[in-house]
Amino acid sequence: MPPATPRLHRSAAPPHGPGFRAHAASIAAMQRRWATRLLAAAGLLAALAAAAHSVTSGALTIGHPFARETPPGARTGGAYFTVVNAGKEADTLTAVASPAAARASLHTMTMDGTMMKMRSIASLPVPAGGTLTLAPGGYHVMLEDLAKPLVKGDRIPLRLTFEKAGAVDVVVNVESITAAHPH
Ligand SMILES: [Cu+2]
Repeated sequence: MPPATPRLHRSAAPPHGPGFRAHAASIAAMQRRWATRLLAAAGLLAALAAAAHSVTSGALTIGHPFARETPPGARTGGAYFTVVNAGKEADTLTAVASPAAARASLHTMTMDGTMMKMRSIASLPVPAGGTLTLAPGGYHVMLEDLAKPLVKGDRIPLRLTFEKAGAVDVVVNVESITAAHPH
């Protein structure tokens, strides 16, 4: 009488049979496709972030922080950005700091006859529902005693401290010496 085992063997085999391997392979392929898609999406987001180049913290959005490149040997530079306050409470920019310069401070620029005069100011208001703009010819972050000249394409960290929103870290894009305004 033949043993009754063959059938049992066959029914016990499938979990690790060819069908399972095929299934595992298709899952791996699917994971690879998703990984590729996620990478593509991440790349797109990074590109969009670079283009939009803004940082949002609470009600505040810091738009397009940039600096102008400096001539070789220059010890000072200026940084500019917008702060849009979508909230119902006013805030105040009270401090700035960057590892790219020994000192960073808020400056205003005014015309005294034909002379442009800069002076430091303690703080700048960000009105509720309004925008604070730092731009060449006006308010700016004065970077003094630069660690090295600012070169177009450089990206330098800048920490903004607000009375209510606290510290917000942004990355300043160094642009051409004629870069005019946040965009
Ligand atoms: Cu200045």
